[in-house]
Amino acid sequence: MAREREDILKDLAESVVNMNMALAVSTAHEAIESGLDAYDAITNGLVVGMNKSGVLYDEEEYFVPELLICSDALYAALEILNPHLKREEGQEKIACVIGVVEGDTHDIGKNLVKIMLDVAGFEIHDLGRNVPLADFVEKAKEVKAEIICLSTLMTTTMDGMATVIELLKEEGIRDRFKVLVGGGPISQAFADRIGADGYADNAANAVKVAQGLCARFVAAA
Ligand code: B12
Repeated sequence: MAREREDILKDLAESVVNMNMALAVSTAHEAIESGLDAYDAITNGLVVGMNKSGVLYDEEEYFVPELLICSDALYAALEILNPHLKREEGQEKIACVIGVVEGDTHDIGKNLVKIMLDVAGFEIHDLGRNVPLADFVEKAKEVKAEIICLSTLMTTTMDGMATVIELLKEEGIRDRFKVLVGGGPISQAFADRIGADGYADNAANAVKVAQGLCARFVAAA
């Protein structure tokens, strides 16, 4: 008999916290087979597990090696769930450059934002993590991006976001791009202070804010 949604979500979260790649993979398949919404499985299963791993890290029960295995389990399940996310098709795509700023290698949050923007119909140019700040500007010019998404999880690297905006100003092209920022230590107040166009606290809201910033969506509203 098919299991309840809550049981599947609980196993997805536990597979991440308990570093159980096999459980992550089998439960991701089970989620799809039982008709669970892939986004629900990611946000209310896998991400809940990663957040719990973060608490264990804070409590010094887990250290970097454990977190790495937790993220491997998350990514293994994400690979299975990602193709099942509902995608917006048939409209001209808005080019978007995304990456994690220089000095920071955390990329789970950035990848979730990327996936959600992708399924919402954006054309994604992912620079990865630990990205030299000038690369955001170069890539945005090259692909004629409408939006630049900057992510960081560390207080030590968040000022890199301000530098990207300064680089755009120095080249006299600040007005050409919308800059959206996010990640653990980032807030609306920080976004306002550095002159970013938008901030969102999670991947679903990132899509809403990105759409609100892009001319085509604004015109259609
Ligand atoms: C997993 C993890 C790791 C993994 C990362 C694996 C990977 N591939 O990403 C590993 C083990 C590699 C790691 C390494 C380190 N980590 Co670490 N890590 C974490 C942890 C536990 C979870 C992060 C995570 O993935 N969360 C889940 C995702 C889904 O959430 P998220 O990233 O916040 O993303 C969401 C939103 O923020 C938002 N968002 C994110 N990006 C963007 C971008 C835009 C544009 C928008 C709109 C929204 C948005 O949407 C996302 C989805 O909903 C956090 C603790 C925590 N509670 O955050 C510490 C944490 C971030 N790490 C920390 C530290 C210190 C480190 C290390 C320096 C440790 C060390 N001594 O080596 C190194 C970093 C080395 C480096 N230079 O980068 C600190 C940072 C402290 C600080 N204030 O700066 C934290 C906060 C832990 C702590 N409490 O001390 N880490």
